[in-house]
Order: sequence, then structure tokens, then C-alpha cells
Amino acid sequence: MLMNALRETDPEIYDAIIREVNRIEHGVELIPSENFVSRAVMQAMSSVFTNKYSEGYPGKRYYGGQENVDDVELLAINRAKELFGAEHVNVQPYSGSPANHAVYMALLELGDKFMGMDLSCGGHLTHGSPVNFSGLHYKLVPYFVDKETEMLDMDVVRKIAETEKPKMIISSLTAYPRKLPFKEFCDIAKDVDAYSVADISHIAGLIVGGVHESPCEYTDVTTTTTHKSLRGPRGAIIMSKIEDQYHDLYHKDTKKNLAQLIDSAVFPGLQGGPHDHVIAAKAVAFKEAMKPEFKDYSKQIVKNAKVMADELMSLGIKLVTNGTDNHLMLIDLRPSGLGGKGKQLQNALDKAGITVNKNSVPYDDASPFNPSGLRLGTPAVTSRGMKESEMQHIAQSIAVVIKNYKDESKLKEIKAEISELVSAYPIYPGLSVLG
Ligand code: DSN
Repeated sequence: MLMNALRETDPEIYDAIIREVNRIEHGVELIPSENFVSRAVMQAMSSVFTNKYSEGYPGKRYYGGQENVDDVELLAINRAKELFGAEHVNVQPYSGSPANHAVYMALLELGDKFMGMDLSCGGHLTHGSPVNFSGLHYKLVPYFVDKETEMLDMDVVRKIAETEKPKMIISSLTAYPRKLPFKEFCDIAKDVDAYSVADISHIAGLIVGGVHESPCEYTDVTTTTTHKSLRGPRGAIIMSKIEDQYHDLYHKDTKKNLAQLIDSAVFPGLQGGPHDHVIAAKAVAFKEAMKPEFKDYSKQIVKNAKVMADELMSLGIKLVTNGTDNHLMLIDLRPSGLGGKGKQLQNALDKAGITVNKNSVPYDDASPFNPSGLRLGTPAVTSRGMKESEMQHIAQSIAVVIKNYKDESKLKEIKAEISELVSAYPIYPGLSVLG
């Protein structure tokens, strides 16, 4: 990917990009919501489609010159339908939060009650946090993980739903290292006459690869970002059934089916012109995810996570739920006497070339700005081609950093070792030296 024009026009931004390329090439990226897209995805994102305005949907736009945009959006929609087995897909959401916002607008009235997983137990900001639109405009009834097992107890989720009678139940995770029982969530929603919504942003790539159950067969609505384990551009999509089979009582006045409700919530309800360059890149990512190699990739993500988890635990590090079934792990620093030190540990790992994020653990007394956990995952390192032995090496390095987080020379030593380890797995060969 040549960047001569950028270098000439804006050397400061050019330099920052090159520095970022060097950072990712020489370090280990373990933030579980990040990944490395292909050059094809990046090329689609930096294409002339960034110039176009195309409010509306294929065949029904408000501006001229749409023949190529329509082709791109239809390709993205049809590929997503095939990939996830979805009846209806909207590929226009700018990102995960707007996608979820559109779903609330489509399904609920302001002030309506819904159920979502508590943020500190591994939920998401848009699932009812009091500082987010979802908690400000709607009424959250949270469900929590069990204090002992740190896992979801679906009998408790059912009891809450039966007592509270929410209009919508969201199943999702951002820091829960176990599988989500989508069928059970949907059965509960159906039994209490609530909409079932799944936000599969973190695990979409695992679902496509067949290593996690898909909710699309059962749920009314499924949202996902496209840039996490799915390895596409920043953005999101909303998938849904076409007809609302169970809840016409909630919107009998609109005469719209579920698909139409979602589409009109995205545009004109919430968004303006879609980002056509990103929709093009989503289409490319969906095509890549249909390849058999993507299944191997997803399987390896989970294998790598298990090996890393086992190695960390064998080195005396406590993981929330004592392991993982998916792509992520949550280190609980409290048993190591480091409760409330998540920020210091994240900084120490940065210095050692290992990127993670500080995160609350279930029932954490510490503040979210300096919580007691570290969240890590394997989608990005697996994209580089790393396997089990590298996961063991990285886990050992993490353990050394945790024990020596104040020792600057030890952190330097680990950084050099990490740089050596990753040098065999270039991400974008040649990118840092091209002009
Ligand atoms: N910020 C994302 C994550 O890191 O999980 C969720 O939106």
C-alpha cells in the first residue's frame, strides 16, 4: 500500500501511521476486541466510495449516481445473510453503539424495561449503563454472574425475567470468558413475551467458524460489530427476522414488519449517509470469512486462548471462571494482592510490548479507572499465525511482568524477547518501509 501522497501532504500524520505500524509489528496485541484486517479490507476502506452520499437503501436513495453503491451494499447484505443464515441484514450502522441504539429505537418506547448483563459482570455500555443512552432512556433490569462460579445461572435469569416482564432481553458479552446459551435466552424471552436480542460483536468470528453456537436461528434481532473476531473494518450490522412472529402487540400501529422497523430506525431514525467505503470493506471481510481458512482461524483462536489460559493458571494467576471457552480471558489480580492495580499492570505490560486492557472483574470493589482485572484475548495474535507454543511464551512473559511490574529493566528485557518472538510473524510485510 503506497502512501507517497500522504507523506508529502501531511508528514505528521504519515509519521504517526508508520510509528503505529512499528508498534503493532514489534508488540503483542491481546486486546480481545481488536484484530488485523487484510490489505484487501484496508484498500476497500481507502477507496473512492469515501466520497459518496447515498441516504436510503439500494434502489431507494435520495441522491443520484448510486449504481455502484447499490451493487456494493447488495453484495454486503447478501454475503452477510449467507454467512450468518440471517433473513434480513442492515449493513449501514456506523459501529456497535449506533447499531444497538437503532435496535432500542425499533423495539422499545422510551422508558421501557429491558434486561441486559451488568457491565461489571462482562456486559456492555450500551446494555443499560447509567451513563449511556441505554440506561438514560430505558430502564435496565440487570442480570449478574453467580458470585461463586462467576458464570451465568440461567435459572436466575429466568426468574428475573418472569418477575420483571421486560420488553427485551439482550444476551451479549465483552468480558465474559464463557459461551452464551443463546437458545435458552431466546426461550426465556419467548416465554415472557419479550424481544430476544443478541449482540455477538466479540464472538461473530467464532460463530462463523462454527466454534460457538449462533443465535441467528432463534433471536428476533442480532447485532454485531465487524471489526473484532470477524476481522473486518470498523463498523456494525444488524440481522433480524423479517416478520415479528411473537410481539405484534408492541407495534401494531406502525404496520411495519421487524425488518422495516430496524431499517427505518437506522435511517432516517438515527443515521444519515451510510459510510459506503466501510460497507465495501465489510463486503470484502464477509467474502474472506466464507473461506474454509477462516474456520481454521476461528478454531485456532479458541485453542490459543485455552493454552494461554492454562499456562497463566499453571503460573499461579487467577482467571475469572478459572478458564475460558471463547477467545478471551479475564485475569483477577486480587488473589495476587494486586486488587485495584489494573492500570499499573496495563502500563507495565505496555512497556514490555504486550497490549491488554484493564477491566473490572465481577463484584470488583475497585474503581473502573483502576480496576482489579486485565482482559486479554487471542484473535489478533492468531491472525499473525501464532500457535500454542507462542501462547505459552506470551503467558510466561505476562506472569513475569505481573511479578515485576515496578522493575523497569525487567520490563525492557521482556520487551526485547517479545520483539524477537513476533519478528517471525509480520502483519503487513513491507508497510513500514514503503514510501
Ligand atoms: N470497546 C469494545 C470492547 O473492547 O469490548 C466493546 O464495544
